[in-house]
Amino acid sequence: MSIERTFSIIKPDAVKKNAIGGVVARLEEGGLRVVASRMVRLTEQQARAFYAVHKDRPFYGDLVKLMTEGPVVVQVLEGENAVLKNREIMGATNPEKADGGTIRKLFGTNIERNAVHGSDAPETAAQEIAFFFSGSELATLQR
Ligand code: IDP
Ligand code: MG
Repeated sequence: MSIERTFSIIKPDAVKKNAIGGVVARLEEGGLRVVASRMVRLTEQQARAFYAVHKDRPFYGDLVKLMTEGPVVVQVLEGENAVLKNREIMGATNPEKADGGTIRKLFGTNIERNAVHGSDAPETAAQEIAFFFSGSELATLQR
């Protein structure tokens, strides 16, 4: 077990549902702590770059559109095995297939508008954190 960091986005659909607090409550109840957080409106260019890994998937255009349709909350989460833990608390990509009590089951709408993003590995977590937060900004947020 090791203390790890991961990256999370509360997507526009969940922000619109007034579920920021509900999402964060589940993350905190699950043992994660928010160590950085900011509300932003992604530009199309940012959304395209952030999801570049999916650029050849049929849903890429729709994904960029939904990620830019309203403000999001970008967050850095910390805890034991934070990457996997966050994925567990989020639930499956498709909310219909997500376990009961998971964020996507509770707050997701469909496979596209599924409430949250979470890094899938420690390496991608580091890249995604750096996409939104500088090292100096993170340093100022130390407790
Ligand atoms: P993840 O968010 O669970 O890691 P990924 O496969 O990385 O899932 O896909 C990124 C995002 O793209 C998903 O969260 C969802 O918003 C969207 N997405 C994934 N698969 C599909 C699909 O089959 N149809 C439409 N949108 C999808
Ligand atoms: Mg993913």
